[in-house]
Amino acid sequence: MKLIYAIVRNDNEDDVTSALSKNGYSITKLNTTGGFLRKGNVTLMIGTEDDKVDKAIEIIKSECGERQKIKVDMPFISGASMVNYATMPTQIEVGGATIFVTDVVRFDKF
Ligand code: 2BA
Repeated sequence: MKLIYAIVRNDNEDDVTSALSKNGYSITKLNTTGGFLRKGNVTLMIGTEDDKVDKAIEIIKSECGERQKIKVDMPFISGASMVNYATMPTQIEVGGATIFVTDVVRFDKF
């Protein structure tokens, strides 16, 4: 058995969870925050059999769409400890999903 962690954008959460549920996957949704942008995102925990992992990733991929490049204004850091309150436009990629697949050592339900 595997546990998939899928970090998706808030905008995509509804579509992804609906599509996964329709296909028989069990999901736990956690409201999370990205460490870099410090904006809300959603982490889905999906426990499933090994042979169903690829299908789950396919569904997530098709619901989350392509990654896009965007510009964000990041705080401009000058010197070792001095934070200037000016910002600097930085290009980053957002969208799609970030997925981790881990082995489950034991799975019980009571
Ligand atoms: P955030 O940490 O808020 O990152 C948002 C986007 O900013 C990232 O998109 C990436 O394009 C960029 N970014 C992140 N860290 C960066 C850095 N140190 N320098 C330059 N650019 C950086 P994604 O890669 O699509 O990640 C979306 C969210 O997925 C992340 O939100 C974070 O919550 C999670 N994530 C991504 N990679 C992860 C990892 N290796 N471990 C844990 N969480 C991860």
